Amino acid sequence: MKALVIIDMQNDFIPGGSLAVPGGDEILPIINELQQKFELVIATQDWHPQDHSSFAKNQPGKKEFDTIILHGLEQKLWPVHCVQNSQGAEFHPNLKSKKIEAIFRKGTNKEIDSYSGFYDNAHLKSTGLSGYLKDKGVNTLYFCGLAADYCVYFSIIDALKEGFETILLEDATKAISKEDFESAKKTILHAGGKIINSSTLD
Ligand code: VGL
Ligand code: ZN
Repeated sequence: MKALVIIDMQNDFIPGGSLAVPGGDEILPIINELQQKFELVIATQDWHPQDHSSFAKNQPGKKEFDTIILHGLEQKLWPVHCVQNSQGAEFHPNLKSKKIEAIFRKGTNKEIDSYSGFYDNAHLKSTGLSGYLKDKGVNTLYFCGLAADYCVYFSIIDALKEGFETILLEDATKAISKEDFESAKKTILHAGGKIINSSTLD
């Protein structure tokens, strides 16, 4: 069985939001259409406490988009985004949500960031997503959402490690950095993932 995984279609990642991905609004109608083609649709939500260590304002002397070492891991510092229960953390109002059966939240531990919908960046804690999908008999995952070079990419790499057949819907995602997305796509293909255009789905 196949499932559609919608990554982080939240206000803060869409133009007008604090960490807007260029063109993030353009994929909303594509994702809404796509949902009709899947029996199971799930979503993830970036869900940070105010004092999250990935926010530049919580790292004295550092600026947005600087990189630091946090508990031994490289960490890019972001503008404040997707704060729990804030408007920026809500799904975009134009995202259809009737078919979304479950929402997996990530980034709740202030000490560590979590790009993937499956695990935090140090792979210390699972969100339960892999077990949920396996319990439902899902073996093939189609990914869309934001951002292509961060949360979508890291979710795909973890999905492949978890043994799912994994497909990126390239026209239903947008990247923060075009160059980072180009190298992310190469890594996805090397790791055994597929990349297709959603118009080729039946
Ligand atoms: C994301 C940066 C920081 C994402 C989340 O959803 O791609 N990017 N937090
Ligand atoms: Zn985040």
